[in-house]
Amino acid sequence: MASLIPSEKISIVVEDDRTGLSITTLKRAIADNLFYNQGKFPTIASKNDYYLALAYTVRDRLVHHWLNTVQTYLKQEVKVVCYLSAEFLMGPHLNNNLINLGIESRIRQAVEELGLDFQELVDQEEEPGLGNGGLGRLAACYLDSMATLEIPAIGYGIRYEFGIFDQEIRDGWQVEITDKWLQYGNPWEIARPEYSVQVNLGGHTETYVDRDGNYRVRWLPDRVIKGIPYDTPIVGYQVNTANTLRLWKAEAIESFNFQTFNIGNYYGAVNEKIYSENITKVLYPNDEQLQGKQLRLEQQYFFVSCSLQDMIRLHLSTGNSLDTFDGKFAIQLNDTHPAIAIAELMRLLIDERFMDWEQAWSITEKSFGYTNHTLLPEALEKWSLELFNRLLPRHLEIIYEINRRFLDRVRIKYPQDNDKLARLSLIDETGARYVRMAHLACVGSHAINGVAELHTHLLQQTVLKDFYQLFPEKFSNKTNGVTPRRWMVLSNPRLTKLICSKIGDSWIKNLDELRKLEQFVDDSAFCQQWQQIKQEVKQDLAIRIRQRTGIIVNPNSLFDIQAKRIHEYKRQHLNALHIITLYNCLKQNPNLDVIPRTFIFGGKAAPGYWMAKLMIKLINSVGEIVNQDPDICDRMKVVFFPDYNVTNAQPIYPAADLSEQISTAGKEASGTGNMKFSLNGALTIGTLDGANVEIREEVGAENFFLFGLTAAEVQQLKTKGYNPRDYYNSNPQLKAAIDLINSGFFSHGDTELFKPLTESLLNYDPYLLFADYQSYIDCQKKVSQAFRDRANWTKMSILNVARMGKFSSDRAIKEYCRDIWNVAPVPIELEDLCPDGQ
Ligand code: GPV
Repeated sequence: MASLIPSEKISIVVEDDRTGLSITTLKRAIADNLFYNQGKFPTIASKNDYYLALAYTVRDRLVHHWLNTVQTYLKQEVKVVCYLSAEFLMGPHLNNNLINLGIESRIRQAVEELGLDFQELVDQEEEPGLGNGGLGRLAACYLDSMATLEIPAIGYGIRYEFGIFDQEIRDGWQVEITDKWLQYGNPWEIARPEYSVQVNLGGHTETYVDRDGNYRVRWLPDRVIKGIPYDTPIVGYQVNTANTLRLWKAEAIESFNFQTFNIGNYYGAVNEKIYSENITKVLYPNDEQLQGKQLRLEQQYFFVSCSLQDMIRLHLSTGNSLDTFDGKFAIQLNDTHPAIAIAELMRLLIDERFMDWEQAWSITEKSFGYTNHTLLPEALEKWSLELFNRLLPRHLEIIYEINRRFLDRVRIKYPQDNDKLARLSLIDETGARYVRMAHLACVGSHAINGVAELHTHLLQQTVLKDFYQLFPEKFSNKTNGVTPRRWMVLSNPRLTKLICSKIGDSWIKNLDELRKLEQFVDDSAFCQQWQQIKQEVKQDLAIRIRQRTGIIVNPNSLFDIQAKRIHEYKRQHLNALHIITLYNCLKQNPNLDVIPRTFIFGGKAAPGYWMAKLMIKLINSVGEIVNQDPDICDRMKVVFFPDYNVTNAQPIYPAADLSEQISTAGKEASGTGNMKFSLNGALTIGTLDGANVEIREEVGAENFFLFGLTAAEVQQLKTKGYNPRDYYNSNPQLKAAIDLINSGFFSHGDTELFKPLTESLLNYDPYLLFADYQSYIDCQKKVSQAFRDRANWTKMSILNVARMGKFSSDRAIKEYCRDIWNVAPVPIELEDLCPDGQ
């Protein structure tokens, strides 16, 4: 026993039961937490009670890593990365923490000695689904890498009460169910009401003259909301670092408005409370499609203001002056969702701390970096001036002033080029007037990056072309990465074990070392084991598929998987056209010798995105027919795995033979699922889009199934005039597939159901499915051919894994640290909690 906080009067004693790692201690700790935290006797405790008792036992064992980390950062006054993101798609914490703490096998043993099923308890955890897809998951991988690389970091975001909806499939359609992830409590967070802040909204501004005769502006808001931080520890892999994810919850400043209450308007008073708390109620479930809703702008401003106020508090608490702010914080904007931070930091410095404009601007510019994650025009955020002015009147004034000064500089560089000025302006005045958030982010940041080489290149040539010409030095590429801890060690323990048996375990922190596997590609025993593991993992997935959907699939078939958000640009319907084409071939030639395939889909559609929902219905309808057809003799199965999320993704990636990365070239900024599949030994069928380009470069063209137009060819074809109907008329297989859908064959005779989808393809086909169709079909034939030679397929699989080192999020984070953040590792020393050896 030892004192954690040395103080004359109080000494907090840390009990051995909260830190000890012997099996006996762990068992006692779990029993203790069950009794005192859950308030249950073992006889009546539910699985969830046991899960929570276990979770608290694990949490106790990381608290002193966490507190020491925070204390070290404060004492050493280090520079901290503040990763601002509207989404963090963390996935379940329990298993990840066990792996990163290196206590998985002890905990498992203790749990089993208590007569409990470890996996059953792990399965109890409700994952925090605080994100939509790739963008939110990238933020989570980056937090893991920053902690593992001992980089001081705080993730700042929103504690949505309801995360991304749970998806059910009924009659082939997506049905959305509210995600009540907090209903049984969240053992991984600690509320810190003592660090609450206030956030203003609405009202108006006025000028006044201060005591020194300076003109100042004050904001007189008409709403004030309280932000309460909830902290979750982010444990690094086998280091002492535990960084913080700080998520903000909105509350009313007082739980009752007594004024209103006293005059008898009880409902009015409670209403106001509900109104304030609405801000962090629910995650917007649209991925890359803005809705322009007021509440969304309120969410963005709310968490950004809370976070910046928190940074300023932290900075001043160590006795610093704001003059040195940019030396102590590197603030990264995860897309434009938090871009209002640029105007908010200016406001805090100028209006609240009375700094002059030039100094405030210099600090702001040096503090911020901006990552762009899409080129899709419908995702580029803009807010109408009317809304902006109503909600954030002071910020609009500041943005006008930023714009005025910015355009003055542009005018000097490009005299008499009004088109250029209009294109660069922070205000879009081409029609109804809007604030352009990407422009604010570019002007207010010292660094701008895309997320794959092709994406960065296209950004510079298209969406941000004028900014690139103006400030080429701000631009760089940071190709995305994924954490091998969650996406290999945790999700694919069998393959992890095999790899470790051959090359040790240092690849887990230094993924380039996977190259050492190349020496075993001709080792037949090793190849045998590799293939065997893939087989076992496919069997596991087959069992899950049967449990979730009732569909029986053959684990010996080729597992062909497309798992990602449902979007027209990602082209799940191109995959469906291949399935229908293959089906037609088998119907025409029932004895055709084909490689049996299981087509697996996973992904959610935005609830208001009708075409995406129709794509889900199409996949399920095709499955319903194909899966039952006796002529097919189980040579094809189509599965839509419901509720694709981090939990469900973990057993999916390892089971894939083929990874579908088939977006229209130029549309997918990077993709990260593509990396997870390949890291787990799937081969990719893909276009030259996003990070596919770099994956192919790394694994070798001979180990990658390439098809389709290039981004440049897509552009040319569109310029020339693209007529999808020409492809339909001249390609009998394509025509047969479309006609079969339109005939009502997959829809119980309903010829109207899929018309919106087929008509859109025939008349517009904005994502060029028809142009890429034949190339895709031909490429799939090559895939089937290649799968016949299992030995060679296994070799290609091994080479894919061996050459994936580049796509570790550790590599990506090191680049951000070096090129953008200028931060270095800060190792954490653990003071011994039990110096007496107790
Ligand atoms: I902007 N992305 C996303 O998931 N949601 C968004 O709102 C936006 C981008 C994704 C891109 O689509 C992926 O290509 C990319 O890999 C991912 O962000 C992370 O950069």
